[in-house]
Amino acid sequence: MMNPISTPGAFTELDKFMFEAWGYIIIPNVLTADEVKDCLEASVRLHEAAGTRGWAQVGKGFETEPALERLIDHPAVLPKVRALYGDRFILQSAWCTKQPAFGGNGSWHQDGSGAYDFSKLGYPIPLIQLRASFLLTDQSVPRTGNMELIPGSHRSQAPLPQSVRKSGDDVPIGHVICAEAGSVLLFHNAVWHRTYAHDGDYDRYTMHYIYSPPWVRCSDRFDNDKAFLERTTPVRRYLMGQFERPDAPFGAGYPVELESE
Ligand SMILES: O=C(O)CCC(=O)C(=O)O
Repeated sequence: MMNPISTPGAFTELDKFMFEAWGYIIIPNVLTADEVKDCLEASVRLHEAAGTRGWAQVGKGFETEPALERLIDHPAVLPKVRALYGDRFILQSAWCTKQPAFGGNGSWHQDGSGAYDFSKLGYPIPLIQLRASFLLTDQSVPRTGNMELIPGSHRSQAPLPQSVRKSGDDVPIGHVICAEAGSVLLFHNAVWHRTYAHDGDYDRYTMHYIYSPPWVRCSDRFDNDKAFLERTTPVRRYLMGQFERPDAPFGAGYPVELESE
């Protein structure tokens, strides 16, 4: 099977080409076995505390779980996010997703806000939610709760047919992502995707970090936790959207005279 395999760190020209062509890249060997274990234990704690059942996602785990906080600005991933967005972006949300033991396929969808379909913004659908998905259980063979993506579908002017979305049928060009625990899948919000079936007798956890332009509203929190902001690092505070705008209260580009009036 062809795979858009990348390497941790810089966003290379080949990464850029693969990301443009397929809408995603896969970065193996990002977390060590010990880091995977810590993040997995943290994920289980989060879901237990939230009392989730079945397929579920829990947000802002970074506020209480240091192992998950460390992934916010992971050096294997952040340079790629920065290459795609420039210097100004935020962590729009962080979702810890559980695909339960013996879970079936999820529904096909593109990422975005339920309140506002990103396809209304124009074509091609812009990059608004760049998702870095840290795999915390082995997904190196199909039917282990993998992600399934349709390569290049972020550029399709035709939507995935409603009949396929309703039936949950397979699509001949669906790509079941096979990668080991500790790998990261980085993908564009407009790529059609779904959770793939999981035949294992254990719950599958994946930690998703979603990066957005700075004007997008966060979706896993209405406000940042003050105690978290105080104890975290400057870069992570920035990623929480806590930065000074030198041009406030006016947008950049207003005549300078306005500032002294
Ligand atoms: O973790 C997963 O299985 C998929 C999550 C997903 O597709 C989503 O949250 O949009």
